[in-house]
Amino acid sequence: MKIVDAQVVVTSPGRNFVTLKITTDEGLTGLGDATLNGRELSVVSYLTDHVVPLLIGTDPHRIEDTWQYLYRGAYWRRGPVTMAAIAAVDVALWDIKAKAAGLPLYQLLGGASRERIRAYGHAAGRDIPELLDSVRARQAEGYRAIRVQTGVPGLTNVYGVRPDLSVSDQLPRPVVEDWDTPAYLRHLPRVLEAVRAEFGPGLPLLHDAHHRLTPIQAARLGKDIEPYDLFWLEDCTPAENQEALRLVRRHTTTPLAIGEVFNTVFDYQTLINEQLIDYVRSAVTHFGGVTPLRKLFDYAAQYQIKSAVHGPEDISPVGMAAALHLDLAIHNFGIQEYSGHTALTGEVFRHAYTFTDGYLHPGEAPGIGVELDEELAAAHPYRPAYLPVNRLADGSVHDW
Ligand code: CS2
Ligand code: MG
Repeated sequence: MKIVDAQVVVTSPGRNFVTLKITTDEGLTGLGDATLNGRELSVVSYLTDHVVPLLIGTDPHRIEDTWQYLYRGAYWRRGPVTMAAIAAVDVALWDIKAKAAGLPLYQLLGGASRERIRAYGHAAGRDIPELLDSVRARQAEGYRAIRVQTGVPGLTNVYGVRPDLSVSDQLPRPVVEDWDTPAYLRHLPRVLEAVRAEFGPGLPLLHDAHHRLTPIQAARLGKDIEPYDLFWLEDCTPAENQEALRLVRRHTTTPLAIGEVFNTVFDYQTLINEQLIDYVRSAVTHFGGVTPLRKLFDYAAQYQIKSAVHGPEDISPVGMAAALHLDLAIHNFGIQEYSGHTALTGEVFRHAYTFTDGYLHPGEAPGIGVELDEELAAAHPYRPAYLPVNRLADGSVHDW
C-alpha cells in the first residue's frame, strides 16, 4: 500500500479544528487531529509545506519508522507545532492500519482492558451557588466525576468560568483575564467545602489551577484542600520546572496531575522518575500521536502513575477518538477529560464513540471511527481566534 494524497482541512464549526486526511492507493483514508488552539495555521503550514511532500509514495503501514523519520529527520525537535503535526500523521496512519485490518484501533493496541472509560466534565460558576447548579447540570448529563472552577471575589474574568468563546464572538485580540493568587488561595478551600457539603464525600472532584502558582503557593494550597479529598489538583505550577514539584510533593498528599502543554517524554522525566505526580495529562494531539503517548503511559505505569488524557473542546473528535482507543487498551488508565462538542462539530466529524451514563466508549467501527464531512467542513471556514491572556492588578502578564 502507498500514500497517494494528504490534505490538510481547516474548519470552524464553532471553533477551529485542523485535520490531516491521508489517502492510499487502495482507497483507504485516515484522519489525524493537528489542532493547536490559537496557533492553528502554524501547524497547517508545517504539515502542508514540510510534511505532506515527504509522505507521498511511502508505505502507510510503517508507522514507527514514519514517526522516527519525521521526529529525528527534521533535526529540530519537540515543541507543540512540530508534535501536533507529527501527531496528525501518526493517528492517520493508525486509522489506516486499523481500517486495513477491519478492526477498531483499540484491538491493535492490545484489545480492551476495560469495558468503559470514565469521563470527567467541567462545572463552573461565577460564584458558589452558580457552581453548585453547574455541578447538578453535569450530573444530569450523566457525569460521575466533575471538575469545579469558580470566580474569585474581586476578579471579573477568571479561567474556566468565563464561557468559552465561540469564534463568532472572538475579538481581534486575545481577551484579557485578571488574576490575584492570594485571593484565589483564600477562596478555593471555601468553594470545595461548599461543594462537598452539597454533594457529599463520594463524588470525584477535580480542580485546575492552570499553571498559576509558585511552588510554595501550590504546596500550601494542596495542604489546605486535603480535607476535601480532590481526585486531583491540576497544573498547580508551570511544570516545565519539574524540580519545583519536589517542594509541592513534600507538603501535600493531594494528588497532582500535569502535562497538557507537554509534548515529549523529556518534559516528564523528573516528574515520573521521582513520582512527583499521579496523572499524566498529555493529549494525543499535542504529544506526537498514539505511538509516543502509548510509550509514555507504559513508562508511567512502572511508577503507579495513571493516564488522564487532555480532552477539552479544542481537541477535535478525531483527537478524542484516538484518545479513547488508547484509554480502552492501556492498563494504567486513570480518567478521561471530556467536554463534548457542539452538535455542528458532531456533524462535520461523524464519530462512532459514545458517551453514556458518564462513560465513554470508542465504538467498534474499523479504524478510529471518525469520518469527516468535507463539504460541511468547507462551509465553515477558519476564523482567527486567540486564547485569553492573563494580567495581574498592576498590569503585568501572568501565566494563563
Ligand atoms: C484546560 C484546557 O482542559 C483543560 O484542563 O486546561 O481548557 C486548556 O485551557 C485549553 O485546552 C487551551 O487550549
Ligand atoms: Mg487543564
